[in-house]
Amino acid sequence: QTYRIAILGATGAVGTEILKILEHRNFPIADLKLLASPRSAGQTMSFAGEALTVEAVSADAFENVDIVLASAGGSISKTWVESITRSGALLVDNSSAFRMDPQVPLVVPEVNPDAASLHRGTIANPNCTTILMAMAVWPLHQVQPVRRIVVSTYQSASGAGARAMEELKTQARSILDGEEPKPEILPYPLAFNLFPHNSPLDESGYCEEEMKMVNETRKIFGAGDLKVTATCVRVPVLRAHSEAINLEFDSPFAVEAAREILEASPGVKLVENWQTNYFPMPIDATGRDEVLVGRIRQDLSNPLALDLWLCGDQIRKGAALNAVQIAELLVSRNLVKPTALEV
Ligand code: A2P
Ligand code: 11C
Repeated sequence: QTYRIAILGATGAVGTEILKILEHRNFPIADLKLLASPRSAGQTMSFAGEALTVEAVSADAFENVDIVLASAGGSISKTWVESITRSGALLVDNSSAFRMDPQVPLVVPEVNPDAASLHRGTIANPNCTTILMAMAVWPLHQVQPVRRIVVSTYQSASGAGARAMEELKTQARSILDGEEPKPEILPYPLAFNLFPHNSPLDESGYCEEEMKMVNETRKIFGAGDLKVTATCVRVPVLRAHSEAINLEFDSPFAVEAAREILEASPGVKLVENWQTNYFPMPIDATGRDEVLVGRIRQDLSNPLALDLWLCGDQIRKGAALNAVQIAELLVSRNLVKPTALEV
């Protein structure tokens, strides 16, 4: 069986990667529609040797579509969800618009694939930082429950979109040329700098990105009382996010056991050379499907805790790849049409 696919936000950092991944993984496609803003209408993008023309999204663009992979941002997903649902298409949404909706499964296929079966027409792809952390923490949590997670992120420009990646390059050039950087997409200069994530702050002092890590991880793990605290920072890296994670368990977790478990976990690659101090780096994670994990060590301040470090391609596993894997999961379980919907 083949499926009619639409990519909403096809010209963006994530949309472009979705296109590549669909081709690379040989997704069973009957028809492929590329949707973006009117700015991009008429532009062509290549898929499997064919030039496809980008269309401006409209209410009837979703007719005769089975699966919409959306990555144009939350407000765009909210604008079009009704048209998508009305046309009978399934929405795999990469934005934060529906993630915490109790009727919308939030899925990392390696972690909670079964949640997908409860969809009512929309499945949410978690935030990139959440996906990467879940990939490393879930396999350990299966063996021994994690009690508390303390995470600090080092997030690349790609998380703010294709134009932020361009801005980082331009800024670096202008600084080297002795010019004053003029941020337009990002709120502050990022080249040769970093800044705490600029998503809206709540009254407790956490920003939205940090609270996504808290709430989404709880939902994906099915662990409403899991303690998570996060500090999210944007760093001058183009497209892979890094995270320093401290995990406290119910009882001591041997480093060697953690290493063996992660080594055997699908989608995770252990990268550790203690002789050369070679551990995961964003440039090595870029363009790769696996989350690179290393520096697994005993927390010397807490016998119940381990520290680890990871890097993952924000655009691939952090977004596009996870979304395509969700679509593959639905196809393989024959769940493209909702089963939980009461008709
Ligand atoms: P466009 O290229 O036409 O602006 P990124 O996350 O890399 O910034 O990409 C955002 C994606 O969302 C792009 O494909 C962009 O298309 C798309 N997009 C932005 N605004 C709209 C809109 N109003 N309607 C449809 N797609 C949009
Ligand atoms: C970032 N994680 O790096 C964000 C971008 O909820 O999907 C994606 C925000 C989201 O800034």
